[in-house]
Amino acid sequence: MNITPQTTGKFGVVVDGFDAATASAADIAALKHAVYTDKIAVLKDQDLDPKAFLALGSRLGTPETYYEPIYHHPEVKEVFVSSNVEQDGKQVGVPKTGKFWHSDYQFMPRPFDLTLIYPQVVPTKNRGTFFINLCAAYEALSDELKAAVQDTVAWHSVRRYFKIRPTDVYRPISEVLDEVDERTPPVSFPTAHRHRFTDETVLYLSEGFTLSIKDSDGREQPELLRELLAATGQLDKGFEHEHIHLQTFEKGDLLVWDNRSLVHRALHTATTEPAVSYRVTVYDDEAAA
Ligand code: 7UC
Ligand code: FE
Repeated sequence: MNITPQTTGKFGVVVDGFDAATASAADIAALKHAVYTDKIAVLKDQDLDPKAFLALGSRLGTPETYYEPIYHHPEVKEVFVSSNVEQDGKQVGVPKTGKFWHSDYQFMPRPFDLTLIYPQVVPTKNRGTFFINLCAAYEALSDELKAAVQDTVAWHSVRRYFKIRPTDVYRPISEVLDEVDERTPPVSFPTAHRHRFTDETVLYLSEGFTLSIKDSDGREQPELLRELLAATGQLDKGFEHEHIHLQTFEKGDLLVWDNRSLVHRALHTATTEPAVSYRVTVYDDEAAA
């Protein structure tokens, strides 16, 4: 196994010669260490079926099954399927997922530690995912903004991006929204907080999921939220902000990223080319960083 810095984009490492079936405990620890320090690892030349993909996730932590069953792989429910390709005339998984800045499960009491994405059908054009490192973004804030986020909390919800399910057709939108708020009530975390496994400070907010920032008196600070989203690069419609990293991939690549340090967003594609990817998300209770 050989870990080298990525030569395209702004951060991340490439891992050659990683064999999920025979990886030693030391290989797994080295991989996790690289993910926490460099934020994204691209495992090259992987050939895994859904079960083997899940097994790899289990080596990195405890896999968590997505709460909405419409995303589940029909055979392996822990595998989340993003797909715009029908299989035998049937939709499998959900199309157009994650086309907004977010961190996975940021709207839940416990966001995932690691996300593994394994593209299955790779589009020929416009492939890739945008990422922003929220630890680097915190460090780059002005002293004024760093002081302003102290003692604030950020509130997050899925309500703007909850996907209407086939069973929701003809339901009143208010009823669906009430259900979303009841099942997944907004959650809050200190806006800037210590990373669980590194010495970094994470500016944990996203354009897609963050509803508001509140100061220590419980007052909403919409202008502060807007300024922070702008400073991190999440309001840049052209995706040219200095914090934005474009992660490209090819068939056989398997991406592992530090979900608690990053926001990401699926690349906008004007034309809908076939695209399918599998995802496994895990909780990591042993640091190895
Ligand atoms: O369909 C989607 O964009 C899924 C999104 C609402 N949640 C992904 C996650 O893991 O938080
Ligand atoms: Fe995502």
